[in-house]
Amino acid sequence: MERFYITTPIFYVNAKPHLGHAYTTIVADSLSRFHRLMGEETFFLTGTDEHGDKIVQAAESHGQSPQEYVDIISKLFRDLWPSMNISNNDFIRTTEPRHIEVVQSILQKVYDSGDIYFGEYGGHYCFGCERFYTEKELVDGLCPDHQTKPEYIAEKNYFFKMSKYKDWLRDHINKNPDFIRPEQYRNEVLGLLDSGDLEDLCISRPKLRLTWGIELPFDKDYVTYVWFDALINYLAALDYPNGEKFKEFWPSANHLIAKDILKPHAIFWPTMLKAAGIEPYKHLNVHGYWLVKDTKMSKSIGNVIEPLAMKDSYGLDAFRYFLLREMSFGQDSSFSEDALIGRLNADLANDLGNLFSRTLSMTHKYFEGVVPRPDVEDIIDAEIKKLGQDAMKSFQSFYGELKFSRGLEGLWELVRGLNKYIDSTAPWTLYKNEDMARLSTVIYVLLENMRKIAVHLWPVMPESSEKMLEQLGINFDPEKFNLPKELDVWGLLESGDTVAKSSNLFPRVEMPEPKPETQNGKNGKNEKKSMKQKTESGGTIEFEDFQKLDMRIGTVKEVEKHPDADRLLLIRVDTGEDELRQVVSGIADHFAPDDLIGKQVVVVANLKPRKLRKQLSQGMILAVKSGDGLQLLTPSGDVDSGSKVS
Ligand code: ME8
Repeated sequence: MERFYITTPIFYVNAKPHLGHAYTTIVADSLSRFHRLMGEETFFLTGTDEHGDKIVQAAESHGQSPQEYVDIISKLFRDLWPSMNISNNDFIRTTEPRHIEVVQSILQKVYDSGDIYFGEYGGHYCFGCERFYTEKELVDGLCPDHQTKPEYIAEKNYFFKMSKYKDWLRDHINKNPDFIRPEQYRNEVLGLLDSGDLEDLCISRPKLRLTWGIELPFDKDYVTYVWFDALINYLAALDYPNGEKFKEFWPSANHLIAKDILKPHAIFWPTMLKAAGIEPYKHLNVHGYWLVKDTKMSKSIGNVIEPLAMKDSYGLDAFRYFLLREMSFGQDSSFSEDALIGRLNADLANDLGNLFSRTLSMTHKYFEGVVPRPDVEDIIDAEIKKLGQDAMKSFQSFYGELKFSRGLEGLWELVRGLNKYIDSTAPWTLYKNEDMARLSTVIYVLLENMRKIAVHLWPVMPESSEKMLEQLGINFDPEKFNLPKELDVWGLLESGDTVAKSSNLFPRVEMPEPKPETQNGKNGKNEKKSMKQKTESGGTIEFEDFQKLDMRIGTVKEVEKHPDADRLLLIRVDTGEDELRQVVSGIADHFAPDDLIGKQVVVVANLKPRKLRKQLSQGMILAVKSGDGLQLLTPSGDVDSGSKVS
């Protein structure tokens, strides 16, 4: 049986989990589920990295001992993952005895073979990065990452003879083109190897300076340096050297990381493995960074995206779908709630959700909820089956190559194709014409394809996939479904089974009104929670409440795009006052500025003026949603600007 071992980085416990940690872990989860469905045995590892200066400093700033502190933060990670439907098989902590033992045994092995030596080292040490910088690497004398002045430290330490393995590593990368992927990172690593001598790696810290680490087995005055400790977690969790898991899973090891820790994983780690006499991992899979408005997430900027808040606002599966669909693996991507809502509404509510709810309700209307037996076939059925096969093939091959976005794009060809199939076959007309033989086939083709889509979506949106299958009367068991087989089998859905009456897995979400900016230009904290799923009804209001509204007819005179926000227009309307009134309105997706000039609209004139992205908005223009579009409320004939609406 093929096996698949997937790991995330073990995350530092100096901060709470954020979008970036969630992304890597969701990708790993998705891959693990995908490979399970491809018929492989999988092992999925995540965990926390708990030693080093950074952790000691974070603990101190919280008035806690390092152990107390790491216990708390590690638990935050451990508890987060089940709530994100993460199916990891193990969670490793670098403070666990099983990890410490393996680190010490590998250190001893490499020391005994002569690849670790004692020497003096002087360098510019950045505490933030926990590493020494050479003069050349500093920017104006400062750490390039933290913009702080590093401390010059000269001390005796242990070094790993990494330089010895440079040629072997270059050779290995050249012989195994997908050892590091995507290609841009492979090239980056080859560039690093070619750009100069590969220095030896300082792997220790004197206990005088740092005690919170793993003691060197050959010198009790020293602890290991962060990478020689952390990377070994990938072996420790498999019970290296004698564990069954190590034998079974190590040959299929796939590490998943972001570009920030490329060098330790692409250079330090394979050379460490080589020195310890262990085969290199199979693939290093490197993704880009999630940015927020093209800026790095940072606590001090206040733009850190919290995964749980996203889950609460939009639902876990919509969040997972968005992350996998939006980021092109390897590239950086910008996160925004607007983009998430856009995808949720278009791909999930509209395309997928509609397909399910339309088909289920037709099955009830025409066949009392029972899966019909297919009967008369038409050429269009063969066409849609072919489209389905191509879509699934494309999904499976792209997904396996970590091209999640393209895989999903491929699968959506089928989702959209099926919606078109409904429109072309017009089941309502077949029903009206009492053509039940043809209608049976059409509904069956739809339901069986929906089953296939739901199975393929399990790695992406496990909960929704299981619900979709349940709606089709199927109990999902990942061991019983197999993606490659889905390409050939047709007709697994049993005629005579009953399907659910309706499906509303992905309710549409309203685009939030842009929030007024606070003085420092950031939205307030609670505003993240402002998104609510659409509710159908509200309570009643008193007539006096209604009277409080000052609604008037305005005639649009000038319109321009908001300089800083694509979705907003600056609309200047004549509301019968001395000056034009500017309203900032989020309708740019639906109307070009020129289309609006001369239109009469309803303006809520006594809304408290506020600034939207630095532009004054004096009121609101009323509009109504219609399908995917938007219509403006307008009087049925010309009226004077400023006329009151009552
Ligand atoms: O580096 N976008 O831990 P860490 C995407 N302990 N992914 C992001 C991200 C972003 N903006 N920010 C963080 C460490 N990540 C070491 C690892 S492994 C042996 C030791 C994710 O807590 C991404 O996976 O700083 C990145 O590689 C990782 O978090 C860094 O996590």
